[in-house]
Amino acid sequence: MKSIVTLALMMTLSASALATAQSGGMKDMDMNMKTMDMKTMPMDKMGSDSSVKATSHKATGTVKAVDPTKGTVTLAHGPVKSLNWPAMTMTFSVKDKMFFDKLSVDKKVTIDFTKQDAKYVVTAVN
Ligand SMILES: [Cu+2]
Repeated sequence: MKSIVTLALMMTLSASALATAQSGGMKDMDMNMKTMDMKTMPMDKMGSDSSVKATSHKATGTVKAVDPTKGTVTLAHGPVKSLNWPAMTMTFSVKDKMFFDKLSVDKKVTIDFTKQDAKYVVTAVN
């Protein structure tokens, strides 16, 4: 009998420890899911347009300047393999003004971008 009580007690303890760990982890998960939602939204739209999807590229870099009025961001980005680009600093157009919430000078970001006409357009900021 005693061992059963001990076992039950241990299970209760580990269950509450687990619950604590989970509730801590859940918060992170919630935040990740929110970020992911924002990320996947434009990608889902892009999924229906294969020509856009085919020319989507990723770059990681540091924001050097933003111009919300013109809708541009200047990024010092690393090499982009899909375009054979070396690291460089260049200006992108920004597809959605909402992205400026995530683009501030000196911030390190990963962007998705596509070539549209003669411009490179940021389609997602992570
Ligand atoms: Cu570039």
